[in-house]
Amino acid sequence: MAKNENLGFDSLLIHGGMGVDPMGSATVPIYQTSTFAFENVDEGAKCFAGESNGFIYTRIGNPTISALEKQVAILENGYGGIATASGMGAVSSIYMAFLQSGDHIVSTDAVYGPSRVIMETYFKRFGVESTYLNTADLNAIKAAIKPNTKMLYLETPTNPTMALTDIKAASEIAHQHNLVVVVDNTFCSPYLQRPLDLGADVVFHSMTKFLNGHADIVAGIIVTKTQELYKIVRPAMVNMGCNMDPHQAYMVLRGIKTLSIRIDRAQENAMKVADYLEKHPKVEWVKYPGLKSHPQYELAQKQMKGPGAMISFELKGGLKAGKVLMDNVKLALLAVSLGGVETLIQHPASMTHSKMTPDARLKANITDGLVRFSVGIENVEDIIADLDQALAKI
Ligand code: LCS
Repeated sequence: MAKNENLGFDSLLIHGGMGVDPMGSATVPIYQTSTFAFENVDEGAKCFAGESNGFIYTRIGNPTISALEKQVAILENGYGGIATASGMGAVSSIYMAFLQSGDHIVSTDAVYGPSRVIMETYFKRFGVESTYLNTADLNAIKAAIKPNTKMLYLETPTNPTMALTDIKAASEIAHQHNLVVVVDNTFCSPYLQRPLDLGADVVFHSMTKFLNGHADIVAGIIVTKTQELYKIVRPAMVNMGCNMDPHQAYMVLRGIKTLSIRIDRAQENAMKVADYLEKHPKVEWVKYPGLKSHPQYELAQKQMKGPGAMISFELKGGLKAGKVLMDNVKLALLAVSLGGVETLIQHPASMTHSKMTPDARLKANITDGLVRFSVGIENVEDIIADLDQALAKI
C-alpha cells in the first residue's frame, strides 16, 4: 500500500499522504461528502465486492481520510492505516476486532484511564477478562498469560506515570503464545518510536495529541503491520461507525507536516524543564525519560529516538502543594490533553484518571499528588519562569 517509502521522515511528513491532484492542489482537498456516485450499477457492484478501489460512502472510506491513512501507515512502517473519530474510537475498534467472550487480555496498568475503564466495564460485561500489571516487568507479563489470553496491550511511555515497556522483549514473549501485540504510541508519535519495527502487530494513536499538535481537533488512527490484520480491524471500525470525518482528516494532514520540528522544540524545552524541576527544593520527584534518574533511562535511549515532551512530578506536600501550583500557573493552561504547541498542566487523579478506582490508581503509581506537564514550544525561559512564580506561592 505504502508509496514514497524511500524519502526521509521529514520529507514523508510533507509528501507522504499526497497523490497527484488533477487540479494541481498543493494540499489534499477536503472531500466533504457522505456518499460517492457510481458510473453505473456494475461499477457500484464492483466497489462493494472489493474489485474496484472506488469510494462508496464516507464511513467506509473517503479520499481525504485515505491520504492521512496512507501517510501515517508509511510513518509507522506498517501495511495500512485506519483513521478513527478519536483515540478512544481506535481503542474500541481494536478491542472489538480481536476479542470475544471468554478471552483474556494482559495490559499495562497505568494506561490512559478510559482505555482501561472500557475494558473493565463494557468488555467485562461481554465476558472478556483482563489483567492490568506493570508491563515493565517482563516476568509479570509471562506469569499473567493464560490459555485464553489473546492480546498484550502496551502503552509506553504510560499516561501519566512515564513508565516504559521494552516493546521488543515483550512482543517476543507475547508471540510465543500467539498473542496480538497492540501498542498505544500516542506519547511518542512515529517520530520518536516505531513499535511495529520493534515487533508489535498493531500500533495506534490519539492523533488529538502530537500528530495533529494544535489542540483543535480530536482524532485517532490505527496502523497494522500486515494486510491480514488490516482486514480484521478495518471492518470492525467501519461497522461500529468509529470513522473519521474528512474535515478532521484535513486538519491532521495540515498539523502533521510540522511533527518533527514541533517535537524537536518541545522535547528540548522538556529536558530543561525536567532539569529545573529535579533541582527545585519543593519537588519530591520527577519522571522524565531524558533524566538519568529515570529508572528506565537506558531503555529510553535504546527504544525511543528522544525522550518526548511529557513530564510527571510530585511536589513535597503532595496534592495540597500541587493544587497551589496548578491554580497559580499563568502561561501553562490548566487543561487535560497533551502534545500540542501550548504547555498544559493537569491533575490525573481528579481529571484524566478519575474514573479508575483509587486502589487501581495507587497500584499503577498514579499518586494523588502526581502532576502531569505537557511541554509546549513556547520560549523555555517563559515556561520555567511561570513554574517558578507558581512554586514560590507554596
Ligand atoms: N491513548 C492515550 C495515551 C491518551 O493519552 C488518550 C487521550 C487516548 C488514548 C484517547 O484519545 P482521544 O479519544 O482523547 O483522542 N488522553 C487524554 C489525556 O491525557 N487528557 O485528555 C485526553
